[in-house]
Amino acid sequence: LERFKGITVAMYSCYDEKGEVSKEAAKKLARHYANIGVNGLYVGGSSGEGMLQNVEERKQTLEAVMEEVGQEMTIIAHVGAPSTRDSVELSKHAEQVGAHAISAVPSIYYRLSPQSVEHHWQQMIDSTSLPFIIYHIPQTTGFQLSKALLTKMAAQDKVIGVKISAESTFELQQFKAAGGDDFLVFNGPDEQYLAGRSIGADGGIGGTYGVMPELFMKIEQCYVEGKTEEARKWQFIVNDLIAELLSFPSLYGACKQILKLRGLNTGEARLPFLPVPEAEISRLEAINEKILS
Ligand code: HMN
Repeated sequence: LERFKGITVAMYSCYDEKGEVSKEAAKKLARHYANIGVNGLYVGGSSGEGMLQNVEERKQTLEAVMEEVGQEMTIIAHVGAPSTRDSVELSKHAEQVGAHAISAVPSIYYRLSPQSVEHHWQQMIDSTSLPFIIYHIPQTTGFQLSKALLTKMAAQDKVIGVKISAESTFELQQFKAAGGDDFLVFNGPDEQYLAGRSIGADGGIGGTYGVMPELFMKIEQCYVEGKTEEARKWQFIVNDLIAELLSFPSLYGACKQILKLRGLNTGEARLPFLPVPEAEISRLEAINEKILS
């Protein structure tokens, strides 16, 4: 389980200038994170626009990442899709290409019973021998994962953890306690990385890590070394940056544009996510300068 701890970047989507998935761009981006010393990548999640891509595109993206950094980094494949059928297909593919774990949100759009969500996840779990990480993000899926269902899922050896993007650190702590000693909890809200760690998270998976991995690695390092004040200082710097990034029409569009400014072109975010308006590029350049300084 050690390999899953620390900083895992929720990787952004990678497209060419026509908006098609670009394996080349994905490899370049994955290589960039490997060189920085990031622990792992979460592929095809929210930041990766997995829900806006078809099964084939998601497979191609994961393949590119595995080919480039699969031997060096811990790769978690997000395989959740609205249909169980697609989710299972993606799960099997993730195992074939050597991903280290699979992870999934509940099926989205329909209001589902806990039994349906449980069965949806179980089909993925049973389709491979890979570890499974529940992805709990109720503000986008609408599904409230109960402690009872979490406890039931966590009792299976293959279910190694939960990524919790809900904003409540209380829930995070309660899920950690419910899961038991060998159950990992990943902090989701990047603004609360330190808070999440302090209350029991084993590490984090986040989208904004992608534009400032070094800063999150600093928070982590300070936390581990018991330098609380310094950890807070870095978290506050990060939070001011996140607040600015959140003021753009889409967070993903802004983050991808920052990568572009650094020579890492991953294309525009896919619509409905809006790109950064032309008139705001200079504001983004200033944010980029702040991150790099
Ligand atoms: C992913 O799956 O891409 C992310 O890890 C999800 C992650 O928890 C993000 N949450 C949401 O998008 C709701 C955060 O990284 C978030 O973008 C960040 O905290 C800024 O609010």
